[in-house]
Amino acid sequence: MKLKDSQLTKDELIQAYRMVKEARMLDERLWQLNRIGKSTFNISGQGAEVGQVAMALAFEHDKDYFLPYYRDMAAVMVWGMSAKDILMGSLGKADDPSSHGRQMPNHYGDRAHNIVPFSSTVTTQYPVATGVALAMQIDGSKAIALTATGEGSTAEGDFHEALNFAGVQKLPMVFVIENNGYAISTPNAEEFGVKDLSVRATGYGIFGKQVNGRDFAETYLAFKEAADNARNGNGSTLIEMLVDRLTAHSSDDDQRVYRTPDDIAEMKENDCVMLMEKQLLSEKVLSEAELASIKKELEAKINQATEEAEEMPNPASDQLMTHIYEEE
Ligand SMILES: Cc1ncc(C[n+]2csc(CCOP(=O)(O)OP(=O)(O)O)c2C)c(N)n1
Ligand SMILES: [Mg+2]
Repeated sequence: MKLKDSQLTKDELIQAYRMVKEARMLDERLWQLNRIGKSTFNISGQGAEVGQVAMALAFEHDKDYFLPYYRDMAAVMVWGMSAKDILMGSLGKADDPSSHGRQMPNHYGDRAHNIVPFSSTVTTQYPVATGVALAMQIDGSKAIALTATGEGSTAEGDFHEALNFAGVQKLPMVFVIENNGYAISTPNAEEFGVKDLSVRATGYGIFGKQVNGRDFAETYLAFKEAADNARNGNGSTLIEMLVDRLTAHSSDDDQRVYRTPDDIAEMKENDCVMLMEKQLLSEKVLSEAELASIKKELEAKINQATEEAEEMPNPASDQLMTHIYEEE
């Protein structure tokens, strides 16, 4: 689809692109910080930024709740987290909004922005999200919950229990599966027996749809419809969003060991950020010069955020037991 088919204005499309590009460039910075030994770990959303920004833009961030998973950096930034927030998490700083430096990097959470912290145990966010949605349904607040996981993680019992509960209670929520083709080194063919994971929705009495996460407008419109349905009391939707994983699973593996050079090269030729830039040019939303100036501006922004985050204090040793459990 064309970007303009999203029905967003030119300014909104430019804003969406800036978020996509910032997430890509920030992730590149996180890899650098890991490789020079300043951060312990990184797990990337590179290849999913366009889908994640399109998804997150379909929600009301001051009202709706987001229960993300570790690759959702672009989406949590749309929801309200800043580059400095993300960097403080990766550097384990005391003011890291996700966990005050207690969690691994990329385990996003932010009370101020309705982002519920993520646990490393994959898919536990799905049943937690049903609880959040149930609370909002009881409140009659018209707010909705969005939660995300990877496709390999849908084999967990938590996935099925959450979808069943959402169907029974007609919960105001949207579930997303970010299908990037792999669960670490295990390819889709060894993960599940269906072609389209969104068909599982039917078995739980909720809506289901598969979208191409490299297509901004298609993804945005699908999430808008799902969010509208949830907000209007029509229940939940499961969206399978097809994305890429341009990097290794994390900073601790090398995907060249389990993927062919052709597979990696083909994926890079279809890099979603590059495709969006081509669309912005062909639809005359931005010129080459404007793209270059946005990149320059974001470089300066990320450099500044990095400097500021590095200067922030580490957690104090006498605070070891705080920010772990709810405190009075
Ligand atoms: C319950 C559980 N089992 C195993 C792991 C180890 N683990 C972390 S990520 C991951 C792969 C998940 O793959 P997928 O769901 O496709 O998400 P992706 O990383 O590809 O985005 C595994 C097995 C875990 N964190 N939790
Ligand atoms: Mg995967």
